[in-house]
Amino acid sequence: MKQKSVKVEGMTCQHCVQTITEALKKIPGLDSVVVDLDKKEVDVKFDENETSLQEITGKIVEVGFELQKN
Ligand SMILES: [Cu+2]
Repeated sequence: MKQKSVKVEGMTCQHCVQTITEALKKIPGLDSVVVDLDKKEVDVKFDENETSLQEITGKIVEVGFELQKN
């Protein structure tokens, strides 16, 4: 199980939280997702054999949010 934090732009309310949570939970191998609105962070735990951080961030973008550039 791998744990990662992703910085995400554009999350403003509980609806955004729900959209991301629902979308990510559909990914096979995604174990848990916690969205922190204040920190603009999405914490994910996933099985590396089934999915990847790339797939997860791709899904976040797909449902309408932007990844924060470092
Ligand atoms: Cu919202």
